[in-house]
Amino acid sequence: MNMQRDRIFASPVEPSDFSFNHQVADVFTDMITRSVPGYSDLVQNIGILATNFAKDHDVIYDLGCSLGAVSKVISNYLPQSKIIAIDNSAAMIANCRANLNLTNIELLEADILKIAFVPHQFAVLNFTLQFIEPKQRLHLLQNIYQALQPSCALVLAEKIKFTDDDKQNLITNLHLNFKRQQGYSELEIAQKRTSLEKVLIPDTLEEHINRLQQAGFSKVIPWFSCLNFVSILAIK
Ligand code: GEK
Repeated sequence: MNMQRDRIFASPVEPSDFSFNHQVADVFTDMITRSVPGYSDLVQNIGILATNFAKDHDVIYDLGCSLGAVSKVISNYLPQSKIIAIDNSAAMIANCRANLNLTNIELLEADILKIAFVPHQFAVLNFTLQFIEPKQRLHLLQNIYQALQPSCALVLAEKIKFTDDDKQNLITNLHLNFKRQQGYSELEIAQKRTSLEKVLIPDTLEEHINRLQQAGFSKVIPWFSCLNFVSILAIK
Protein backbone atom coordinates (compact mmCIF):
# COMPACT_ATOMS: atom_id res chain seq x y z
CA MET A 1 0.00 0.00 0.00
CA ASN A 2 1.15 3.51 -0.90
CA MET A 3 2.50 5.21 2.25
CA GLN A 4 3.73 8.65 1.12
CA ARG A 5 3.55 11.25 3.91
CA ASP A 6 0.59 13.66 3.76
CA ARG A 7 1.98 17.21 3.53
CA ILE A 8 -0.83 18.65 1.37
CA PHE A 9 -1.74 21.44 3.80
CA ALA A 10 1.72 21.92 5.34
CA SER A 11 2.36 25.20 3.46
CA PRO A 12 -0.19 27.99 2.97
CA VAL A 13 -2.60 27.10 0.13
CA GLU A 14 -5.37 29.04 -1.64
CA PRO A 15 -8.66 28.04 0.03
CA SER A 16 -10.59 25.54 -2.11
CA ASP A 17 -12.99 22.65 -1.50
CA PHE A 18 -11.35 19.31 -0.69
CA SER A 19 -11.40 16.84 -3.55
CA PHE A 20 -10.20 13.26 -3.99
CA ASN A 21 -7.62 14.19 -6.65
CA HIS A 22 -4.18 12.71 -7.46
CA GLN A 23 -2.47 14.69 -4.71
CA VAL A 24 -4.85 13.17 -2.12
CA ALA A 25 -4.88 9.68 -3.65
CA ASP A 26 -1.05 9.57 -3.50
CA VAL A 27 -0.97 10.14 0.28
CA PHE A 28 -4.38 8.76 1.25
CA THR A 29 -3.31 5.85 3.45
CA ASP A 30 -1.13 8.13 5.56
CA MET A 31 -3.83 10.84 5.60
CA ILE A 32 -6.69 8.65 6.82
CA THR A 33 -4.53 6.73 9.33
CA ARG A 34 -3.31 9.99 10.93
CA SER A 35 -6.75 11.68 10.78
CA VAL A 36 -9.21 8.98 11.89
CA PRO A 37 -8.43 7.54 15.34
CA GLY A 38 -8.98 3.80 15.38
CA TYR A 39 -9.02 3.49 11.55
CA SER A 40 -6.72 0.44 11.36
CA ASP A 41 -8.58 -1.49 14.08
CA LEU A 42 -11.90 -0.59 12.50
CA VAL A 43 -10.86 -1.83 9.06
CA GLN A 44 -9.40 -5.07 10.44
CA ASN A 45 -12.62 -5.79 12.32
CA ILE A 46 -14.78 -5.24 9.23
CA GLY A 47 -13.14 -8.40 7.88
CA ILE A 48 -14.39 -10.33 10.90
CA LEU A 49 -17.88 -8.84 10.57
CA ALA A 50 -17.95 -9.80 6.90
CA THR A 51 -17.44 -13.48 7.74
CA ASN A 52 -20.52 -13.36 9.96
CA PHE A 53 -22.80 -12.36 7.10
CA ALA A 54 -21.10 -13.51 3.90
CA LYS A 55 -19.28 -16.62 2.77
CA ASP A 56 -17.11 -17.49 -0.21
CA HIS A 57 -18.87 -16.90 -3.57
CA ASP A 58 -21.15 -14.25 -2.03
CA VAL A 59 -21.21 -10.66 -3.29
CA ILE A 60 -19.79 -7.83 -1.16
CA TYR A 61 -19.78 -4.08 -1.90
CA ASP A 62 -17.04 -1.68 -0.78
CA LEU A 63 -18.67 1.69 -1.53
CA GLY A 64 -16.26 4.62 -1.73
CA CYS A 65 -13.34 2.19 -1.63
CA SER A 66 -10.52 4.78 -1.99
CA LEU A 67 -7.33 2.65 -2.09
CA GLY A 68 -9.18 -0.56 -1.25
CA ALA A 69 -8.15 -1.06 2.39
CA VAL A 70 -11.54 -2.57 3.33
CA SER A 71 -11.68 -4.77 0.21
CA LYS A 72 -8.19 -6.09 0.93
CA VAL A 73 -9.05 -7.11 4.50
CA ILE A 74 -12.31 -8.77 3.44
CA SER A 75 -10.48 -10.58 0.67
CA ASN A 76 -8.04 -12.00 3.24
CA TYR A 77 -10.96 -13.49 5.17
CA LEU A 78 -13.10 -14.48 2.17
CA PRO A 79 -10.72 -15.06 -0.74
CA GLN A 80 -13.43 -16.64 -2.92
CA SER A 81 -16.04 -13.93 -2.38
CA LYS A 82 -16.84 -11.46 -5.16
CA ILE A 83 -15.96 -7.98 -3.91
CA ILE A 84 -17.22 -5.01 -5.95
CA ALA A 85 -15.16 -1.97 -4.96
CA ILE A 86 -16.47 1.35 -6.25
CA ASP A 87 -15.18 4.92 -6.15
CA ASN A 88 -15.98 7.94 -8.31
CA SER A 89 -12.47 9.37 -8.05
CA ALA A 90 -10.39 8.41 -11.10
CA ALA A 91 -7.21 9.03 -9.09
CA MET A 92 -8.30 6.70 -6.27
CA ILE A 93 -9.30 3.95 -8.70
CA ALA A 94 -5.97 4.27 -10.59
CA ASN A 95 -3.92 4.01 -7.38
CA CYS A 96 -6.16 1.26 -6.04
CA ARG A 97 -5.64 -0.73 -9.23
CA ALA A 98 -1.87 -0.31 -8.89
CA ASN A 99 -1.90 -1.34 -5.21
CA LEU A 100 -4.38 -4.21 -5.21
CA ASN A 101 -3.80 -7.20 -7.36
CA LEU A 102 -6.49 -9.55 -6.15
CA THR A 103 -8.55 -11.53 -8.57
CA ASN A 104 -11.70 -11.53 -6.41
CA ILE A 105 -11.94 -7.71 -6.35
CA GLU A 106 -13.71 -5.95 -9.23
CA LEU A 107 -12.82 -2.24 -9.29
CA LEU A 108 -15.29 0.23 -10.74
CA GLU A 109 -14.97 3.97 -11.28
CA ALA A 110 -18.60 4.99 -10.74
CA ASP A 111 -20.94 7.15 -8.71
CA ILE A 112 -22.58 4.98 -6.05
CA LEU A 113 -25.72 7.12 -6.41
CA LYS A 114 -26.09 5.96 -10.00
CA ILE A 115 -25.31 2.24 -9.95
CA ALA A 116 -27.86 -0.59 -10.00
CA PHE A 117 -27.06 -2.77 -6.99
CA VAL A 118 -27.03 -6.53 -7.59
CA PRO A 119 -28.15 -8.95 -4.86
CA HIS A 120 -25.45 -8.98 -2.18
CA GLN A 121 -24.73 -10.33 1.29
CA PHE A 122 -22.57 -7.56 2.77
CA ALA A 123 -21.95 -3.89 2.04
CA VAL A 124 -19.56 -1.34 3.51
CA LEU A 125 -19.78 2.46 3.50
CA ASN A 126 -16.58 3.27 5.40
CA PHE A 127 -16.55 7.07 5.80
CA THR A 128 -18.26 7.60 2.43
CA LEU A 129 -21.86 8.64 3.25
CA GLN A 130 -20.55 11.85 4.87
CA PHE A 131 -19.45 13.01 1.40
CA ILE A 132 -22.86 12.33 -0.20
CA GLU A 133 -25.30 15.23 -0.43
CA PRO A 134 -27.54 14.94 2.68
CA LYS A 135 -30.78 14.78 0.71
CA GLN A 136 -29.48 11.81 -1.28
CA ARG A 137 -28.42 9.75 1.74
CA LEU A 138 -31.70 7.98 2.50
CA HIS A 139 -32.19 7.05 -1.15
CA LEU A 140 -28.71 5.48 -1.29
CA LEU A 141 -29.38 3.45 1.89
CA GLN A 142 -32.73 2.30 0.46
CA ASN A 143 -31.04 1.15 -2.76
CA ILE A 144 -28.48 -0.85 -0.77
CA TYR A 145 -31.20 -2.29 1.49
CA GLN A 146 -33.38 -3.41 -1.41
CA ALA A 147 -30.60 -5.48 -3.01
CA LEU A 148 -29.25 -6.81 0.29
CA GLN A 149 -30.28 -10.39 1.01
CA PRO A 150 -32.38 -11.23 4.11
CA SER A 151 -30.44 -11.31 7.42
CA CYS A 152 -27.44 -9.72 5.69
CA ALA A 153 -25.73 -6.48 6.72
CA LEU A 154 -24.41 -3.04 5.87
CA VAL A 155 -21.58 -1.51 7.88
CA LEU A 156 -21.63 2.28 7.96
CA ALA A 157 -18.77 4.28 9.48
CA GLU A 158 -18.97 8.06 9.79
CA LYS A 159 -17.52 11.10 11.48
CA ILE A 160 -20.40 12.24 13.68
CA LYS A 161 -21.45 15.55 15.25
CA PHE A 162 -23.17 16.21 18.59
CA THR A 163 -26.14 18.51 19.23
CA ASP A 164 -24.85 19.30 22.73
CA ASP A 165 -22.22 22.07 22.38
CA ASP A 166 -20.19 20.92 25.37
CA LYS A 167 -19.90 17.38 24.00
CA GLN A 168 -19.10 18.72 20.52
CA ASN A 169 -16.34 21.01 21.86
CA LEU A 170 -14.81 18.33 24.08
CA ILE A 171 -14.72 15.67 21.38
CA THR A 172 -13.48 18.16 18.77
CA ASN A 173 -10.61 19.12 21.08
CA LEU A 174 -9.74 15.49 21.75
CA HIS A 175 -9.69 14.86 17.99
CA LEU A 176 -7.46 17.93 17.46
CA ASN A 177 -5.07 16.55 20.08
CA PHE A 178 -5.04 13.21 18.27
CA LYS A 179 -4.09 15.00 15.02
CA ARG A 180 -1.37 17.00 16.77
CA GLN A 181 0.05 13.79 18.20
CA GLN A 182 0.06 12.35 14.69
CA GLY A 183 2.39 15.20 13.65
CA TYR A 184 -0.07 17.55 11.96
CA SER A 185 0.71 21.26 12.52
CA GLU A 186 -1.86 23.92 13.47
CA LEU A 187 -1.66 25.25 9.88
CA GLU A 188 -2.31 21.80 8.40
CA ILE A 189 -5.25 21.20 10.74
CA ALA A 190 -6.80 24.63 10.09
CA GLN A 191 -6.40 24.54 6.30
CA LYS A 192 -7.79 21.02 6.00
CA ARG A 193 -10.77 21.88 8.20
CA THR A 194 -11.61 24.87 5.95
CA SER A 195 -11.30 22.81 2.78
CA LEU A 196 -13.58 20.05 4.18
CA GLU A 197 -16.23 22.42 5.54
CA LYS A 198 -18.65 22.24 2.60
CA VAL A 199 -17.64 18.75 1.49
CA LEU A 200 -17.82 16.55 4.60
CA ILE A 201 -21.25 17.10 6.21
CA PRO A 202 -21.56 15.05 9.42
CA ASP A 203 -24.85 13.91 10.98
CA THR A 204 -25.51 12.97 14.60
CA LEU A 205 -25.50 9.30 15.63
CA GLU A 206 -29.29 9.55 16.18
CA GLU A 207 -29.78 10.84 12.61
CA HIS A 208 -27.81 7.89 11.26
CA ILE A 209 -29.73 5.36 13.34
CA ASN A 210 -33.09 6.88 12.35
CA ARG A 211 -32.18 6.98 8.67
CA LEU A 212 -31.02 3.35 8.67
CA GLN A 213 -34.29 2.31 10.34
CA GLN A 214 -36.26 4.39 7.83
CA ALA A 215 -34.42 2.60 5.00
CA GLY A 216 -35.79 -0.66 6.47
CA PHE A 217 -32.96 -2.11 8.57
CA SER A 218 -34.41 -4.08 11.49
CA LYS A 219 -31.34 -4.12 13.75
CA VAL A 220 -29.09 -1.05 13.96
CA ILE A 221 -26.12 -1.51 16.28
CA PRO A 222 -23.25 0.92 16.86
CA TRP A 223 -20.37 -1.55 17.31
CA PHE A 224 -17.20 0.59 17.20
CA SER A 225 -16.44 4.14 18.18
CA CYS A 226 -13.39 6.27 18.81
CA LEU A 227 -13.94 9.96 19.66
CA ASN A 228 -16.22 11.37 16.93
CA PHE A 229 -15.85 8.38 14.58
CA VAL A 230 -18.51 5.68 14.81
CA SER A 231 -19.28 2.50 12.91
CA ILE A 232 -22.79 1.05 12.83
CA LEU A 233 -23.86 -2.46 11.91
CA ALA A 234 -27.26 -2.45 10.17
CA ILE A 235 -28.92 -5.81 9.62
CA LYS A 236 -31.81 -6.53 7.21
C1 GEK B 1 -11.43 3.38 3.43
N1 GEK B 1 -13.64 3.57 2.44
O1 GEK B 1 -10.19 3.46 3.29
N2 GEK B 1 -19.54 7.57 -5.49
C2 GEK B 1 -18.42 6.83 -5.29
N3 GEK B 1 -17.43 7.18 -4.44
C3 GEK B 1 -17.58 8.33 -3.76
C4 GEK B 1 -18.71 9.16 -3.91
C5 GEK B 1 -19.72 8.73 -4.83
N4 GEK B 1 -20.83 9.46 -5.03
N5 GEK B 1 -18.57 10.24 -3.11
C6 GEK B 1 -17.38 10.10 -2.47
N6 GEK B 1 -16.78 8.95 -2.87
C7 GEK B 1 -12.30 4.13 2.46
C8 GEK B 1 -12.26 5.60 2.78
S1 GEK B 1 -12.88 8.10 1.82
C9 GEK B 1 -13.16 8.75 3.41
C10 GEK B 1 -13.31 6.39 2.06
C11 GEK B 1 -12.37 9.93 3.77
C12 GEK B 1 -15.48 8.42 -2.44
C13 GEK B 1 -14.32 9.41 -2.51
O2 GEK B 1 -13.80 9.52 -3.81
C14 GEK B 1 -13.35 8.83 -1.49
O3 GEK B 1 -12.41 7.97 -2.10
C15 GEK B 1 -14.25 8.04 -0.53
O4 GEK B 1 -15.57 8.09 -1.07
C16 GEK B 1 -14.28 8.60 0.88
O5 GEK B 1 -11.96 2.74 4.36
O6 GEK B 1 -11.54 10.43 2.98
O7 GEK B 1 -12.56 10.38 4.96
